[in-house]
Amino acid sequence: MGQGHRMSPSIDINSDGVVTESEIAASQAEMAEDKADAQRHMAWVAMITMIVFTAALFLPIFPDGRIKALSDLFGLFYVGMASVVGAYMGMTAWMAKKK
Ligand SMILES: [Ca+2]
Repeated sequence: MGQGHRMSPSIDINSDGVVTESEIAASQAEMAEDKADAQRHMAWVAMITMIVFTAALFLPIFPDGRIKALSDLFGLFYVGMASVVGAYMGMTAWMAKKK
């Protein structure tokens, strides 16, 4: 190895038409970072949605009757959101341990 081989030009950082090992490694690191960013963003959105939703339920715009009727659905909503946050935290902890 070390000769490099031709691949998609976006990976070719110095645009010499050859993709070296270090350029592949750099692009993979960048992809992993993008993925981690997306997952972190998703966990934050889920957490904020849960907080905003809970706060909204206490506003007088939701009648008690409707909240009672939808309580089963709310349960599913909380479990879903919490599992997104939990999965992210678990995965982050696991990744940190793996290093
Ligand atoms: Ca190159």
